[in-house]
Amino acid sequence: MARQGNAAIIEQFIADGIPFMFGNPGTVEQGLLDALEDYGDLQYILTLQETVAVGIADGYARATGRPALLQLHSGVGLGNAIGMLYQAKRGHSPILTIAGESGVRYESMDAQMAVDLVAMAKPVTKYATRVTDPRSVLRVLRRAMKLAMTPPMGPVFVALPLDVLDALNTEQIVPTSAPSTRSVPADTLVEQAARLLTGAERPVVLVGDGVSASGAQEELVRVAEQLGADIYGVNYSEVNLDVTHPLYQGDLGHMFGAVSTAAVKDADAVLIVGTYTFPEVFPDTGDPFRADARIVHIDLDDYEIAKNHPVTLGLVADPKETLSALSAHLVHKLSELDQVAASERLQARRAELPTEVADDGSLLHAFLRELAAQVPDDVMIFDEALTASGALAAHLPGRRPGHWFSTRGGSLGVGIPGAMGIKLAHPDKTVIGFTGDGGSMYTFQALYTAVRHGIGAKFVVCNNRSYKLLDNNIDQYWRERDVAPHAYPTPFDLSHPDLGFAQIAEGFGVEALRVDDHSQVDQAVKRMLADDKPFLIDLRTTEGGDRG
Ligand SMILES: Cc1ncc(C[n+]2csc(CCOP(=O)(O)OP(=O)(O)O)c2C)c(N)n1
Repeated sequence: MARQGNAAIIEQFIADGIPFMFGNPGTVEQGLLDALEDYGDLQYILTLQETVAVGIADGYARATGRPALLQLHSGVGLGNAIGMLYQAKRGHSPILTIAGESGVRYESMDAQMAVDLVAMAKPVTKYATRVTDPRSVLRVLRRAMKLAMTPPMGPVFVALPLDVLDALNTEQIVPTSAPSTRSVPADTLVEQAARLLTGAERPVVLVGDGVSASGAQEELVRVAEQLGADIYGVNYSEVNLDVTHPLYQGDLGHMFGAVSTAAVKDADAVLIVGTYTFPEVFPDTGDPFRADARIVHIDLDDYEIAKNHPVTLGLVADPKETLSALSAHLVHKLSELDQVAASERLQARRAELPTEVADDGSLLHAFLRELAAQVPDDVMIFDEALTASGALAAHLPGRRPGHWFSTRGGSLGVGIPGAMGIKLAHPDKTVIGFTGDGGSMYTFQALYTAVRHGIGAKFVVCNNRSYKLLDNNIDQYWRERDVAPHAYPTPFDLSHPDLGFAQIAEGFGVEALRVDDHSQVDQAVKRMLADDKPFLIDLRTTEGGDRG
C-alpha cells in the first residue's frame, strides 16, 4: 500500500508496540508530526528541552526493557540531547532516536541547520545512520531497532530527511525481529569456569547491570552463596540482587580506582558478571588483581570482557542461563571442605548485618524513615540523590528487581525525568525520584511534561544548597596531593540565590511543599502520597550547604 513515509514510519512504530514518542518538535519534523495526529495508538509526549526527552525515554526503556522512541529536532536538538544520550549509552538503554532534517535535496546548499547528524550522534549511540531512499525507510528503522534491542542494548540514531519521508512509501509493515541471546557456552567451558572458582579461600563476585538485564538475580545469589563469596556492585544502577543480602558488600562507586583495588586485591578467585573492571573516573591504571587470581567473566558484551585487565576465562553468554549451568557444575565440583568454608563465610557475613538502620537524626534521615514507613512495599525509586544516596539506601534499599534505579554514566539531571519514564511504564505504582538541588536544575522543566501528560511521579529534591559531591571529591584531591584543606571553590556553592524549588514547581503547575524541620515531615509525606498526581518536596537537608 502506498502512503507517505511519514505515515509508514508511524505504522511501523505501532506495529512494534511503541506507545510513546518523547520529543521536542521543529519545522523539519512537521510532516511526521502532522501525520501522527491521525494515529491514536502512539502518543506524543511533549518535553520543553531535549535533555528531558532523553531522560524520560531512558527511564521508560529501563523500566520496560523495551525500546523507547525519542524524536529530536535536527542538529540543535541532537546537540542538546548528547549528554543524556551518553548516559543512556553507558547504561545500555534501548532508545530509538530519530531526528528530522530539511531534505537530501538540500544537501549541497550548506544552509541553516545543516550539520552531519550521523557524525554528531555516532559517539553516543550504538549505531547511527541516515535514510536517503524512500524504498528503505522502514528497513533502516527496523535495523536500528533490532540493534538497540540486541544485547548489549543501547541507543541508536536514524536521521530522517523531510523529502524522503514526504515521498510515497510502499514498504510492508512487519514487526522488527530482534534475535534472542539466551545462550549458554559449551558445557566444557562452564565446567572449566566451575573448576577455576573452586578451592578459593577469598572468592569475590563483581556484579553490574548485565545481571538485571538478563533477569539473573536469583542465579547470581545462588552461585555467590555456593562460593561463599563477597559480592560488590560495579556499574550498579539497577537491582542486580537484594542489596540487604549478607554477602553484598556495597557498590564500588564511579570515582576512585583505589576503592575497587582494595576490594579485589586479595581475592584468589573472581567472578565478574554483567559489568567490567573498572568504571571509575580515576581508575587504577595498574593491575588491581592478584597475579595468581583466577578470573572468570560472564557477559553478553564481548567488548567489556578483558577490556582493561586480562581474565582467565571469558564467556560471551547470557548471565542467567550461564550462572544456572555454573551452579549445577559447582554442586559437583566444590569439595566438602569448600562447601563448609563457603557456608562459614556466609554465616560470618550474616552475623555482621546491622540490626538497625543507621540514622544520624538529621532531617534527611527523619524524612526517609517516615517515607519508608508510609510507602507501599512495591514503591519504585529513582535515585539521583548523590550525597544523600547513602541515607536513601539505608531506609529504602533496592531489594526487588526492577524497583530501584540510579543514575549512571555521570550526566546530571536524570532523577526527575527518569522517575517520569518509570511512572509511564508502571502507572499503577508509586514512583519517587530523588535528586539534588544541583541535579534537579538540569531538567526541572520536566515538571511541565508531568502536568501536561498527567504523569503522577513524586519528586524529592535533597536540597543542601551545594554541589556537595564536588566538595567531597576535592577533599580527596587535596589529601592525595598533600594540600591543606581550605575553602571550597565558590562554583561549588549554590547557597545564593537560594533556589525556591516549591515555587518553581508551582509555576509549572506541580503542587509542592518545602520541608525545613522534623515537625513537618509526617504531614509532608502523607500529602505527597495522598493522590496520584505529580508532587514535589523541597527537602532542606543541611544548613547553608555546610559552608557556615
Ligand atoms: C551534566 C553534568 N554537569 C556537571 C556535572 C559535574 N557534577 C558532578 S556531581 C555535581 C554536583 C551535584 O550536586 P547535587 O545534585 O546538588 O548533589 P550533591 O552533590 O549536593 O549531593 C556536579 C555539578 C555532571 N556530572 N553532569
